[in-house]
Amino acid sequence: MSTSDQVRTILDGTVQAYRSDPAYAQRPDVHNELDWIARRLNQPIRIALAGTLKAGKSTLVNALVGEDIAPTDATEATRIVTWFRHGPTPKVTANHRGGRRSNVPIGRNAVEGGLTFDFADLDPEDVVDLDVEWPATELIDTTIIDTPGTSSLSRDVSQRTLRLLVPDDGVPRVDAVVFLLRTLNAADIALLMQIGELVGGSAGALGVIGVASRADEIGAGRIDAMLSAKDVAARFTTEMDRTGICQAVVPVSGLLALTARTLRQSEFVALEKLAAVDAVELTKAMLSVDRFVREDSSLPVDAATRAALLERFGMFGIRISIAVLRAGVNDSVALADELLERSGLVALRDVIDQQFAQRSDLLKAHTALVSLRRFVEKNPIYASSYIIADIDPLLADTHAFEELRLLSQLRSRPTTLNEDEMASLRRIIGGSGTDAASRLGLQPDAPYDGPRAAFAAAQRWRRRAEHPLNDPFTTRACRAAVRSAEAMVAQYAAQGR
Ligand SMILES: Nc1nc2c(ncn2[C@@H]2O[C@H](COP(=O)(O)OP(=O)(O)OP(=O)(O)O)[C@@H](O)[C@H]2O)c(=O)[nH]1
Ligand SMILES: [Mg+2]
Repeated sequence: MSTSDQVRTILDGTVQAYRSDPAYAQRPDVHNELDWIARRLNQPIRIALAGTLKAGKSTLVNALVGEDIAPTDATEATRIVTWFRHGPTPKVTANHRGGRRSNVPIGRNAVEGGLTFDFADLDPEDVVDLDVEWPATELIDTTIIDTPGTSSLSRDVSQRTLRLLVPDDGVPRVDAVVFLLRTLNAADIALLMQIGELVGGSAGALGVIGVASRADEIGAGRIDAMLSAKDVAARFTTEMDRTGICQAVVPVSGLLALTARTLRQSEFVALEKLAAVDAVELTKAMLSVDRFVREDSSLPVDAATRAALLERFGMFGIRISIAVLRAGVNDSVALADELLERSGLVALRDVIDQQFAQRSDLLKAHTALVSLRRFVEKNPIYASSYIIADIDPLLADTHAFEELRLLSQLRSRPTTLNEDEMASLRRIIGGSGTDAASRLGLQPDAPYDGPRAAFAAAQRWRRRAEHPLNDPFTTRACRAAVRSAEAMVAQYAAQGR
C-alpha cells in the first residue's frame, strides 16, 4: 500500500471515530476540518515563495507561471499572501477576517502590462489572503503562493508570512517552500530555521529549496554575471548547508526568465538594431544605466524604448541578448530559449521537479499526517492514542520521508563518507530524481543494467554501513541507501515477473 493510501486509511478511521463519538457527532467545525485535511490530499501541491523584502518573489512567481499575474508594484497587494490556483477564468477573491469573501476587480497596469488588483473597496488590514484563479497550465498541478517580504523593520507584514509558513496551530498550510535570498544574514537564517521546522516537523526539513535571487545583478550587469552568481550561490549553499534545511540552492534571475517567457517581437527588433551598432560605440553607450537611457544618445533606438528594455531585461539581460544576437541567433524564439536557459529558471524547474513534483504525493501525505496529529491532539477522544499510534510510525518509518530528511541533513552534518561516496549516496536516495535510472546513475539507453546495478549498490552500501569507524549519522545514511537500493531490487523483480 502506498504512503498516500495508508494516510487515507488512517483518515477514514479517524472520521469514523469522530462521527461515532457523542461529544463530537454534532460538531460540524470538527468534521469540516477533517474533511479539509482529506481533501488536500487530492489537490495540487502547494509551494510557497518566501524571502526578504524585494527579493524578487513576485517576479519569480510570474516567471514560473509564464504570465505577468503577480503584482510587483508597490501597492497593498504585495503586503498580502496571495494564492495562485488553476481556474477556468481569471478571478480574484479576497478572504476577510471572520470568513467573509469578496470579489476583487482586476486591472492591467498601463505601463508594464502586469496585473493590478483594485483595492479601492478593501481594507488590507481586514484581508487575510487573496485567492487568484487563473487559466495557466503551469498551475494545474501546482498551487503557487506569493508571500509578503519579511524584514525586521516591518513586523506586521513579516507576521503574515510567518503565519502562513509557521502557523500558531501547527497545521501546515503549504507542502514545500522556495526561499529567496539576496544576501544572507542572521535574521534570514533564523527565519529559514523556523520555516524548516514547519515544513518538516521537528524531525528535519522536508521540501525546502533555496534561490539566490536577482542573480543577474550580482556581477553588476556584466556578461559573466550569472557565472559570478554561481559562485555566490555556491557560497550561499555553504552557508545554508550549515542550517541543514535546503535540499539545493540555485541562482536565478526571475526578471530575465519572465522576459524570456513573454518576449515581444518589438523587443526583439529593438535589440537587433542595437546589436548592429558598432561594438566600440555600443560599449561606450552602455557603460552605465544613465548613459544608456540618455535622450540625446545616438543609438538607433529611441529613449523610451531603451528605458522599457531596461525595465524588462535589466542591464545584464540587454548585454547578454546583444551577445547572443551577434553570435548568429536570428529569431525571437531562439533568443527567448537562450535567455531562459541563462536565467537559471530551467535549472530551478528541474530542481522543483526532482525535489517537489516527483514527491508531491509524499509531501502532501506528510502534510496530512502532521495536520491530523495536531487535530487529534487538539480534539481528544477515546481513540486518540490509537490514531497517534498509527500516525507516528508512519512519520518515522516512511523511507521516502527519511530520504528527504537526509538530503537536507547530509549537507550540514559531518560524515566519514568521501566525496564520491557522498555524491553516489545523494543520488541513490533520490537527490537527482526519484526514478531508478537517476538513482543508479544509469544512462537512459542502458536500462538492462538496472537490476544488476541495484543489487550491487545494495551490497556496496550494506558493507559501507558496517564500517567500524562510522559515526551513528553515517551509519544511518548508509542504511537508508541500502533501503533505497533494496526497494529498486524489489521493483525490478516485480517488473520482471
Ligand atoms: N535585475 C533584476 N531585477 C529584479 C529581478 N527580480 C525582481 N527584480 C526587480 O526587483 C523589484 C522587486 O521585485 P518583486 O518581484 O516585486 O520582489 P518581491 O520580493 O515580490 O517584493 P515584495 O513583495 O515587495 O517584498 C522590481 O523592481 C523587479 O523588477 C531579477 O531577477 N533581476
Ligand atoms: Mg511581492
